[in-house]
Amino acid sequence: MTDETNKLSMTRRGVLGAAATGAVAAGAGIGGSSMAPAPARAAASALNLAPGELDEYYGFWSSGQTGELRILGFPSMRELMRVPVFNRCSATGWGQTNESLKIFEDGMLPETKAFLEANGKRIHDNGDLHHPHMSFTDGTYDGRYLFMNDKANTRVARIRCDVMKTDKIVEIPNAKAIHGLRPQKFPRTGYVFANGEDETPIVNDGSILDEPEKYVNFFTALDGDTMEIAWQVMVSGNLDNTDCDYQGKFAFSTSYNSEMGMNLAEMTENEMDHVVVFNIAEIEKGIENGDFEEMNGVKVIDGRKGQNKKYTRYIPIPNSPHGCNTAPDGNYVVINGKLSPTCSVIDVRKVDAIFEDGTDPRSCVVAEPELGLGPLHTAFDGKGMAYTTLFLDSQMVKWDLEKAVQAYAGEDVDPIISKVDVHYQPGHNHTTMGETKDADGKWLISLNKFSKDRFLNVGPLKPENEQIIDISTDDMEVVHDGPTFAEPHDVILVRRDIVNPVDVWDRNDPMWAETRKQAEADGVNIDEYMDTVIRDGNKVRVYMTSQAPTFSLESFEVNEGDEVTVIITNLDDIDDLTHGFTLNNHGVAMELPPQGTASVTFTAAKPGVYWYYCQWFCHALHMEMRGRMLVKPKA
Ligand code: CUK
Ligand code: CUA
Repeated sequence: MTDETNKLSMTRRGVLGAAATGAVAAGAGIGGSSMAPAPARAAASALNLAPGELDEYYGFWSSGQTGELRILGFPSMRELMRVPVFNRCSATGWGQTNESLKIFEDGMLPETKAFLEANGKRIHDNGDLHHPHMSFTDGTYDGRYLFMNDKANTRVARIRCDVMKTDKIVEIPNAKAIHGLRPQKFPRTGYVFANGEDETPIVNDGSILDEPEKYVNFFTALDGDTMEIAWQVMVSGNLDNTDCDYQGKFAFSTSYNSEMGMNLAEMTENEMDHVVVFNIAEIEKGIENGDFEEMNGVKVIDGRKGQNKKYTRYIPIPNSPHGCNTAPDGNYVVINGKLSPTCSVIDVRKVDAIFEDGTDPRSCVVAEPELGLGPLHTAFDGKGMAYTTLFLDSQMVKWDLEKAVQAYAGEDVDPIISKVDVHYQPGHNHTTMGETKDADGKWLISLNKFSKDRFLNVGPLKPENEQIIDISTDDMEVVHDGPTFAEPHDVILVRRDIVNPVDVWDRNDPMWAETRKQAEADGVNIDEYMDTVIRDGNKVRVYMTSQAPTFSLESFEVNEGDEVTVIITNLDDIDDLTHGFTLNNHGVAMELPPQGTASVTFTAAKPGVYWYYCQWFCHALHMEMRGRMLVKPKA
């Protein structure tokens, strides 16, 4: 055996053996040279949790065009929950219940509402969710919210971490295709920064196609507390990814297509594209002093290339940069080259200077190591090391930030520490707590776009492959393969003590505030047992409660053509006692969580008897938890 195959087979043995027997961990039974290296053994037992053991980290995963957020336990990679966001969810009724529709519709632009109506729909129920990020206080995660983008329909959403449900979905005016997204790290979130990726004509009224000089892009700052749009900055070039500093002064966005080209040849023509630096204090001043234009209700600052104000600076960066990652030390921002084999390192301490007149914007670039082909994203261990995905090389490269700076200054040092193969074509990567000042350097994960031969073949559409890499020692070692469905781009790994969701809803939760108002007008108290049917012209409101294993109404009657709203409070207040309401042959289903209220509205158009049932296994008599709706034909 070569050293390499020896190591591989030992790793496998370690992974299989450690948790079950403890023998490997103790080093017993395996002789000298064939012994698995210690880190692999430690890694193996951490990955294979015993039944009932809990993970050390929450992983919050994007799902790309699936439109949801996924929660995994890390490092075991056990999927714990899927939180519907931009998608329609069959299990929970997300996108169908009145409570969720209100969240979609409250943040919708009027023209979208009109478009949907013209197409017989109420919501866009698809999304392209790339970047989930948690709210910060003082440079680290605070467990309040998760924010995420929708590239498909230009939206930003927020999830409340107390109940792990989406509570805001905001469509961004002016911009198109929100891509990069980051919360402000310091002093707190604060702003949520969102990049518009696709440029459009400033006045986008259908009269302009081929006048590139009239196209612009928008950088948006939302208020993370209210989810209102604070301001926008008009920029040149397509904004890709974004990050901000740990000082609360600047945000940085990579930008490809500085050419503002409309096709591939035009878009990749320039040798240099740029990073746009946003000066937050100057932008706030500009807004205060009225130096903005109001566009579709948003205060927009002109930060295009060539305007000579102090809102933005354009740092030239080699061709088409992609990932933008601030190191936990607060000093460096790494810009990933994509078409260039380099990463460009910006020293945050030198950024103030480039806002002075006459300073070369490149003067804050302090390193540009050549790392390999297709660098896309970089993660950090908090100990001075950076880990960059190489898409074309199918590798992860570990490099030393300070050595890269020294090499750029002319010293004879090699910043590259090691490389490891991943399978295959990695996009994002992430380290535990790595996007905070509390980066702990324990684990690295590589989110690979292709899996090819790594798993059982499931047809032409293959899963992606997410690999865990042990970085507890100098070597990098791939210790786990994890297949996944379309198409997680990004993940954050959050220490579990930071995330503290409740077990049972608070009856006063704002989620059903509107429903409560309607019930009060109907003289119904939704906090107590209810079995009331209210007729209001051709509108019928059916109030009932669920308590294992019954619904309070065994049946109710409506007329053909009635607009029926079913409102249900789950009176059970025990952990994990979720019920559901599914109405046969009506496409209606919703989750009824402990102490929660949910409602759904439909038109009764099919005379006959229809059973409704609880679709969440709740009790030994779960199958018996059902009732009937009678739809009487029109007289
Ligand atoms: S982007 Cu997907 S691999 Cu949308 Cu974060 Cu880089
Ligand atoms: Cu209630 Cu199943």
